[in-house]
Amino acid sequence: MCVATSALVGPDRLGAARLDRLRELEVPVRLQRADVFMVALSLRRSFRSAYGASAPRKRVIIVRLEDADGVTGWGEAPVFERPFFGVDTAESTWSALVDLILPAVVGGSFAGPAELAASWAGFLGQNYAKCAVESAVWAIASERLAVPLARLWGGVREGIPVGESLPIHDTVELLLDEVAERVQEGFGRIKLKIAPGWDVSPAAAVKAAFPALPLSVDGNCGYRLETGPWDELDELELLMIEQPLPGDALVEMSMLQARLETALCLDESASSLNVTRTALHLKAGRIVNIKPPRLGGLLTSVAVHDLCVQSGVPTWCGGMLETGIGRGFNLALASLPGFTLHADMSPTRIFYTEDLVEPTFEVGNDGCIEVPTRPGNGFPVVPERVARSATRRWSSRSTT
Ligand code: OSB
Ligand code: MG
Repeated sequence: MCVATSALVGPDRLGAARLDRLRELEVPVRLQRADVFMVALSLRRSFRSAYGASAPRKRVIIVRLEDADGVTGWGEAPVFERPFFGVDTAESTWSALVDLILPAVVGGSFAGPAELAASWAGFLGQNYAKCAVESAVWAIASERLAVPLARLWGGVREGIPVGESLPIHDTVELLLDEVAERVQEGFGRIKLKIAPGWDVSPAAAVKAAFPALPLSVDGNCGYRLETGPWDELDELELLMIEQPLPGDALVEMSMLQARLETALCLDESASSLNVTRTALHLKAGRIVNIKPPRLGGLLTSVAVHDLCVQSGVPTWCGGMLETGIGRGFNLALASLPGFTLHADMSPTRIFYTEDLVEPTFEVGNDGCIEVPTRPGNGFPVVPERVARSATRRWSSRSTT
């Protein structure tokens, strides 16, 4: 049975050596070509959170890299139109990719992914762009070594216990129907997006209908310390309250954590390795949600994971409505020992009418998603689907 518990995995055998190994990994890559696709995907329904409702079509940016031997790797920037969740947008990420990051690395030779990622390490922000390029290079490295990413990164799990993040619904009844459906499908944890006006009553209703179901809420920075329904939420015995206050409100998060029994989880606040370290030092939360696009790549994500393991802080892999391209990397990352809580890893069929990979992934009877075992991208990317959904395209070939 695949449950979310630290008892499932042994001690962190690699410990401090893991990141050094990854940074020193030698897989020579001569980067010959880069292609970038602005892709618009139809959402099955709009995703509503404290940031508002998403548009019916969601844009994501897909990066394809090719080395001098013709080995290819794909990466994804799960961007948003407006800078609510983070400072980057679809347009700023496009510009970072095609004006800053890619022209500087195409044609270059690198000892491995870490050396390539060092090319843009000095840039502030641009985290979605950095993550997409670093991911694609990791896919090439994995393919060249014929070693799946999970093994390359020191994964210890074959299946990832899956939770679902439920958007704000029109009514509590509709929400309960969807929770029942997901529980039936094997999802082992439910997270409710909350905002003032949609918080205590939906959470209490789900708790009453499914008392044994691990339940959490995600405020997406929508509350203030002085006015949130803290005592009422605290009584619901939630697994965690994710990011109720603004990302940079670390002192306020720490004050809130001090008066709650329930653990606070850092999402928007965990914006870099140093900020996460500061937040943990201030006791601004007791759980960390790790998302490679928010943190600007896999190496930084592993660094944050290692920090959490060393600090005794449980982590889980969050999501940003990625397609199967981004989820493939997240699944491999979530196989590392510190990821002891359910991941936001719902199959793409829940959000999109069509995935960009085939086959894609599903939740097994045991409530887990299998960690991909193929080298390179976790799931085979369908280039025609990327091309068909693309509304804009850039290639290093036409500009160099
Ligand atoms: O706050 O965790 C979040 C989606 C987009 C942006 C931010 C968040 C989310 C989710 C969905 O909660 C998680 C998923 O990808 O399944
Ligand atoms: Mg969140």
